[in-house]
Formats: sequence, structure tokens, C-alpha cells
Amino acid sequence: MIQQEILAKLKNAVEEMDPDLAENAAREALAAGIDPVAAINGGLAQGMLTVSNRFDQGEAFVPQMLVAAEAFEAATAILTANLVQGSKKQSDQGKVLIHTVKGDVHDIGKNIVKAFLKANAFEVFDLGRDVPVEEVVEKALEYEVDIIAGSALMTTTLGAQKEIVDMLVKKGIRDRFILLFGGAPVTKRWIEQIGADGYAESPADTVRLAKTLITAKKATSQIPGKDIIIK
Ligand code: B12
Repeated sequence: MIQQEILAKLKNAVEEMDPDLAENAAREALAAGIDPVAAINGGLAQGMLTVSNRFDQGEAFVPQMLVAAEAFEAATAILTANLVQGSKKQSDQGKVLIHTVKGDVHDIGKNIVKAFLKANAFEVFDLGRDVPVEEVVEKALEYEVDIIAGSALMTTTLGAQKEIVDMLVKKGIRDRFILLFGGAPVTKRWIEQIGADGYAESPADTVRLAKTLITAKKATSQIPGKDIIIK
């Protein structure tokens, strides 16, 4: 009952586009012992969905979306800070480089995925948003990550995911990394077309997929056949 009330408060804070309310509800969730992942998924993300739908229907506009995103992020920061202090060592599962592709500033979905990966003991390097292709490749090599995870929310920026694959192929290092992409316009067909390894539509599926792919990679020292790994 208390859990439902607090989740409703988190959802409401995003819908009301109120960062202070969102932060308070996040603290309340932690104090009540609610799983931070459940708080993000069952509370904040639900509120964002409402606001996204309003935007799509022309009932909300860019300035409102920005404040809703701010409320979402303020609460996520509080909930995620708590996750990082969890008992499992970050990197137990593997290392992930996450980013939003060049030309694209949508990072709410990326941040949710990041929070879930961290909660599941992945070490996550976040390059932020609007990240040039060269930087993604450079940092993946520098941090020696297992997975490159990229988000694209617009049909106009989707092409940057292909550019990442192409650059890795050109440098002869494609097989060093598992390539996971996501964002609303990403489909199984797109992933097959560009030669990436997988995609997921939800943060929970991303974690499941990342674990399966890393296990397979460790077992075979290379990325398994695409038939197995594409969701
Ligand atoms: C919020 C929002 C914004 C905010 C972004 C704030 C922020 N910090 O992110 C603001 C207001 C800044 C914004 C700006 C713009 N936006 Co906008 N925006 C949205 C909106 C309403 C919601 C997106 C969102 O956050 N959804 C909620 C999250 C939780 O969902 P998600 O991102 O899909 O992520 C989930 C999955 O996709 C997946 N996932 C996501 N990333 C990854 C990564 C990996 C590796 C994996 C495995 C999974 C995964 O898991 C996530 C969690 O479930 C969408 C409409 C919509 N309904 O999607 C438009 C939308 C994406 N925007 C759009 C547009 C056009 C713009 C602007 C150009 C508008 C303008 N005229 O200025 C600018 C673009 C600026 C730029 N260069 O990027 C269009 C894109 C259309 C297209 N061509 O594809 C959309 C679809 C709206 C529309 N219907 O027209 N926007």
C-alpha cells in the first residue's frame, strides 16, 4: 500500500513537471525501503510515458518536456546514487560504454538503461549525449569495455549507429565489442542491417541481453552467431 502510494507520487511528480516533488518522493522511496529499480520503472518511467504521450498528442511542448526530464533526472540521481553503494562490486558483470549518438540530445531512456545496468553490477562509462562516432570508438578502446551501448531517438540520428559499426570494421576491431543499440526507432531489422549484435526495448531486457551476450563472449572468446543473440 505504502509502496503503491510512493510510486504514484513519483509518477505524479514527473507528470506535474516538479523536480522538488520528484526529489522528495525519491527520498521517501529510499526511506521506505522500495527497490530503486522498481521506483524508476514503476514510478518515474510511468510518469514520463504520460508526458511523452501528451507531447505526441500536441498537449505538451518542448519547454514542458525539458522540465519533466529535469524532474525525472533529479529523482533518478538520488535513486541511482543509492544503487552504486550496493554490495556487488561494479564491473562484476562487465564493462559498458553508454552514450546517445551524435546529433541527438535525448538521454532519458539512456539514463534509465544505465541505472539498471549499474544496479546489476555492470561498470558503466557514460559519455553523455550528442557523442561523435570517433569519441565512442576511442573511449571503448581506452576503457577496454565489453559492450558499446548506444541510444538514438530520432530517425535522423539512427545512422550514427551504423557509422559506429562501420568504423569498428574499418579499424579491424569489430569483434572486440558487443554492440547493443536502443531507442524508439531501433528495430531487429535495423540491427541485422547494420551488423550490430542486439537491441532491447526495455531496461530489464537490456540487462538480460547484456548478461547473455557477455557470458557467451567469455565462453567462446568471441561474439556468438547473430541468430542467437538478436532479441
Ligand atoms: C522527452 C523528449 C524530448 C526532450 C529530451 C530531454 C532529454 N533529456 O532526453 C527534448 C524536449 C529536449 C526533446 C527535443 C527534441 N525532440 Co524530442 N522527444 C521527447 C519524447 C517526448 C520522449 C522521449 C523519452 O524520453 N521517452 C521516455 C524514455 C524512457 O523512452 P526511450 O527513450 O524510448 O527509452 C527506452 C527504450 O527506447 C530503451 N532504450 C533507450 N536507449 C537505449 C539504449 C540501449 C543500448 C538499449 C539497449 C535500450 C535503450 O530503453 C528505454 C527505457 O525503457 C519523444 C516522443 C516519444 N514518445 O518518444 C520526442 C521525440 C523523440 N523528439 C522528437 C524531436 C523531433 C525532437 C526535436 C528535434 C524537437 C525540436 N523541434 O526541437 C528536439 C531534438 C533535439 C536533438 N538534436 O536531439 C521526435 C523525433 C522524430 C523522429 N524524426 O524520429 C519525437 C519522436 C517526437 C515526435 N513524435 O515527433 N525531445
